[in-house]
This record gives sequence, structure tokens and C-alpha cells, in this order.
Amino acid sequence: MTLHAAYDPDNIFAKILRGEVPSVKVWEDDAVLAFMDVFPQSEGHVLVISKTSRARNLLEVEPETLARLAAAMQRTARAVEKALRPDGFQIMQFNGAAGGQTVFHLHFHVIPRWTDRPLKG
Ligand code: DGP
Repeated sequence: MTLHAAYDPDNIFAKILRGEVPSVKVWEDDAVLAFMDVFPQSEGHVLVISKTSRARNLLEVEPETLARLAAAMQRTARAVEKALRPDGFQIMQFNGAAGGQTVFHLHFHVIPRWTDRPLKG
């Protein structure tokens, strides 16, 4: 999947947003959904996505959407920090199949990390 292709309305995150595929929601507002990653790289691995944008990757996203996603990442990280007390965090984001992206609806990974737990990803 190249960086420049049409948005597929049947990608798995679009289906989650439409309620066609179940997800464990962490938080949402009018613009953003945060939900648990089904293949977590650590306990508390959350994905943050736009509910309104059809951006597939970072190149396509509107600045206002990006600002809402960034605020949601911080909110998510704060909630996870409070709940799980990790020693650190990773924010990950992949673009294009060559960049490791597998779901082509822009998303950010919020991944808590602990010093005494080996990295899975
Ligand atoms: P990537 O495109 O590589 O940045 O990661 C996509 C992530 O999406 C991957 O960590 C697994 C997750 N994922 C894939 N399918 C589903 C699903 O049906 N539900 C949930 N909650 N997560 C999914």
C-alpha cells in the first residue's frame, strides 16, 4: 500500500468507528476515539484515531485534526500513567506499508513501558 492511495472505507478502524467491529474504548469525544490495541506490545497499549478524518497517514492529515489527536494522546498517556504507573511511554506512528503501517486509517500508538519488562515490539 503506497503513501498515496484512496482511503478504504472498509478498513478495520473505519468498521470500528461505525460499530461494525467491537473495540474496547478508553475514551472518546466528537473528534477522537482511543481504544485498546488488539495486539498489544505492552499492557495498556492504546490506539488514538480521528473519528472524522479520512487521512490515511501523517502526510494527509489536516492540522486541526492532528492537534486534536495530539491532545488525545496526552490525555491517554496521563490516564494510563495514573492507572498503570509505567516507567516510560512510546508514541509510535507508521506511514505506508514500507513504513510498517498495516491499517490505513491514521493512528497513533500510546505504549507504556516498564524498566523491568522486556520490549515486545
Ligand atoms: P500499524 O498499522 O502497524 O501502526 O498498527 C495497526 C495496529 O492495529 C496493530 O497494532 C494492531 C491493531 N489492530 C488491528 N486490527 C485491530 C482490531 O480489529 N481491533 C483493534 N482494537 N486493534 C486492531
